[in-house]
Amino acid sequence: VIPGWFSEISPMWPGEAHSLKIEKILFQGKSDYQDVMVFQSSTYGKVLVLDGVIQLTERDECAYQEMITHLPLCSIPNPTKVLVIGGGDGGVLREVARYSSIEQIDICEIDKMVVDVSKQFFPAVAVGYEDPRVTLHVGDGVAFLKAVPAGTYDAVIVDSSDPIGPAQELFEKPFFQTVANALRPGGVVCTQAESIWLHMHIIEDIVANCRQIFKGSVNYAWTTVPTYPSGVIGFMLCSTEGPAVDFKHPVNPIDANDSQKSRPLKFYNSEIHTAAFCLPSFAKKVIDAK
Ligand code: AAT
Repeated sequence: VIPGWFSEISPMWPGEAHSLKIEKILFQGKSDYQDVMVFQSSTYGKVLVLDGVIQLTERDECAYQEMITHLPLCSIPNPTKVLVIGGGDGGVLREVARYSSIEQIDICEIDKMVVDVSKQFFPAVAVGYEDPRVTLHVGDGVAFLKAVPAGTYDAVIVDSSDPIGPAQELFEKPFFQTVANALRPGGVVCTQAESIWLHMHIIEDIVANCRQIFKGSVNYAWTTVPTYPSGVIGFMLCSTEGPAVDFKHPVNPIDANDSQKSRPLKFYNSEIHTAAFCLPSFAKKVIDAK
């Protein structure tokens, strides 16, 4: 550990730890679920850390939040009801709110402290809460989904932390089953699905489970996020039986959408959407075999 630097140390990426220089620690707290910290870094703006793991930085949050949102929502025509699990910072809400077809945006975040801290320190992220279509439910995403009537949502976005701690069940088969149940026929899910460099074993399990549960399309996509472990992160995209979804060829492009005038997209575009599904050979081999 280097004095004055934050190092991200975890058994989920043994033998390596990305570090950022700390200018100032702005917040440190302990919620019912996790340790919460915010610091000012010298090169990535403010940083939100939960249980020692970076959740977002001001500089690169656009890459993650835009991709986890627009990969699913650009893949279906006229989404109207969307559920976000996790994502308490509000960044995914900000991106979902760009679609004028959407009437209802529900979010279920387990930790109220994440919401409060985001509103205090990350106003450009928490701005997502200002949209009147948003309803916040504070609670466990697993329990929330169990109570959702079948066929409710066009899309579910699972913006979850890593599977150590409160998010563990969000990576397990019964959870994916409840997601499928909550979706309309031809509805889509996009989940945070870790790194091809670090977590092929986790990805393999997720893909195998999803191929059993989702009878439409099942695809893995990925993007770069410099402050996430190994600098990349992936997403599992699946659709339920019903109208076919071709994730690789977006039918609902956002590039020219009105929301672009007030706050242009920083990362996502239709070309990067399609490119995100191209996998390195080592990952393709494992994922295609499942
Ligand atoms: N958008 C920022 C990126 C995140 S945030 C993940 C959120 O999921 C956290 O706010 C956490 O409190 C919430 N969460 C964890 N478990 C649950 C649960 N069971 N139900 C609801 N919300 C939950 C993800 C960063 C990925 C980091 C990659 N290393």
